[in-house]
Amino acid sequence: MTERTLILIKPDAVRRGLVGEVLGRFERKGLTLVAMDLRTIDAAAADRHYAEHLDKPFYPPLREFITSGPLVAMVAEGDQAVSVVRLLVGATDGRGAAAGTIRGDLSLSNRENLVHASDSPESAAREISNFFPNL
Ligand code: FUP
Repeated sequence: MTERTLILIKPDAVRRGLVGEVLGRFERKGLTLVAMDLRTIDAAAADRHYAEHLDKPFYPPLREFITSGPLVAMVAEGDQAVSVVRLLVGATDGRGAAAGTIRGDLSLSNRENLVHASDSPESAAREISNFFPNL
């Protein structure tokens, strides 16, 4: 079933020059790009995006990080895109993520883990409307 999912290539990936590497993995998988934008988000946008994490102890430094520089926000489309992209991205903590995944191959951090990807079709709908209200 064709789905859309929100992907953020986070500020650490932009700083490290890994946008092409990360984007290329999604393209080579066969996903279709529907929208893409380089932008720096403010604290209010971060709070909207991470609404379920606002009260977590790790949220203040996460907000600092996600607003620390430009990220690439994009919407990708394809068969079962939500779960397919999560598989490519790997587990949250880059130190434990499986080799072959983006985080497993390229991140050594639980916070600076290069990519966000929606975790369900319902989250995808909410997150896409936050980042791309005209889609
Ligand atoms: P994920 O869906 O894999 O991006 O992970 P979560 O939704 O659980 O967490 C969202 C983001 O919070 C992660 F990408 C990184 C950050 N985080 C931390 O900084 N510390 C933690 O202990 C857990 C998550």
